[in-house]
Amino acid sequence: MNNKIQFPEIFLWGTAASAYQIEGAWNVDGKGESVWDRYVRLPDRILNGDTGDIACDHYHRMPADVALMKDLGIPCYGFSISWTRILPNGHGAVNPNGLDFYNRLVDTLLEAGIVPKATLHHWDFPQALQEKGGWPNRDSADWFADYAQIVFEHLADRVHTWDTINEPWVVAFLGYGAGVHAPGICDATKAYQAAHHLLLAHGKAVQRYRQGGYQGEIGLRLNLNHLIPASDNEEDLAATQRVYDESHSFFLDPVFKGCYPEAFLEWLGPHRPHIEPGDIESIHNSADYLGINHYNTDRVHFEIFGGWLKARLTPFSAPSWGTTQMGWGINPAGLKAEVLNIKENYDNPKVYLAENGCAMPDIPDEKGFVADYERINYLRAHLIALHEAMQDGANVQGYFVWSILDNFEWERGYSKRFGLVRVEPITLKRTPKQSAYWYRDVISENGITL
Ligand code: IFM
Repeated sequence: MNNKIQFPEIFLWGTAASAYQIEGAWNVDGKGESVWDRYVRLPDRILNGDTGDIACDHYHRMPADVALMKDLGIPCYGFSISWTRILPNGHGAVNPNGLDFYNRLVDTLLEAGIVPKATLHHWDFPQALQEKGGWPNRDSADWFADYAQIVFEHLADRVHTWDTINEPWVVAFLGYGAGVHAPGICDATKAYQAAHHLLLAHGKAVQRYRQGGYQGEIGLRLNLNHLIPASDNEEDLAATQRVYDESHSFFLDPVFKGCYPEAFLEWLGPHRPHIEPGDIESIHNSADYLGINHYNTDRVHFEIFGGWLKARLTPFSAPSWGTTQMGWGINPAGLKAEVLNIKENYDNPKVYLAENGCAMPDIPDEKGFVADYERINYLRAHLIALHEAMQDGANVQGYFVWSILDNFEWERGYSKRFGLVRVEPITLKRTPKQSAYWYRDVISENGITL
């Protein structure tokens, strides 16, 4: 009997984090203000009034954090670059200290034998450019491409895997639609226009990368939660299709098929984004790989008061699984279904499972150690589901746990912990959890014993 699942010999194992969530040092060494630096200061936006001002202080503790990753046997680290550390005003003058930090980070990783994987943008958009309209301003695509080019010129000799933008759906629809993320705007028209410009920005940055002739690969990273209609009733099915179109087709179709989902654009009516001739061509075929962030499954109900999509989402958990501390339904089969959907409907592109993980009610012992078996169960079940999708032919070439460290979980502040490593409040002391040692063994065995 086969009691072990084995991943392919060449498979990229890693962990991920993002600049605003871990770096801190929000206003030092010439860094400019981002929309998140501004947003966290608005009253009542973030639980407990938390901010990323200090976060995990990774900016100052980077060498020790890299050494810890090395000890934990992590082969690849996915980090994001803070746009305003490099360009304090979003464009124009470059801040050499910002470049220096990421240069040191990349060199330190390489010296530790850890492969660097960089994300150009993980939500911390420059406040100076927000004041010029932010993502709904069409110029945002060129601002981003100019920034990307500067980063490529300094780091692409050593970084060979690049995500352009992390979860553009979140930026557009939580930032400009629901207004629950920075910059806190509630305007459906702006949200869909921002979504189009995020894709255009991605496409233009990829053009710069390809024109630069760098050795490496570049892709887009999308949050693809699994969706299940609440019933077979026609209204629930149609609502599920609309939620799918907004979160999946709107981003996947232009990149992989060269078109937007037309029926969905028609549904948007007055919120339909303005798309100029040539835009689709800039976006089409712009991903060497797709980064998939996957956490949970939702049931979709038709809801007359459910915003412009007329939909309401409720968590779905597979039998015997509960929800995570985020209230998200746990359903490992949802991961398999999402990955196979990409294989079947988008011509089986190369995929990295770029984020997967869970916030759990971690309880430390007196030494700060967390025996987080719930997290291990979650990760293990999702890796088994991923492996099944790969057995069915999905072209998945890597997997990243979100996150290496407990960190700033956006509107929920520090109340939710996703890390493999516990970060103590105030002292910021790092203590690997049980899951970090479990993951180390998975990586060293390149598989899971069943
Ligand atoms: O913490 C976030 C991350 O920034 C983007 N993907 C989802 C994670 C968990 O909510």
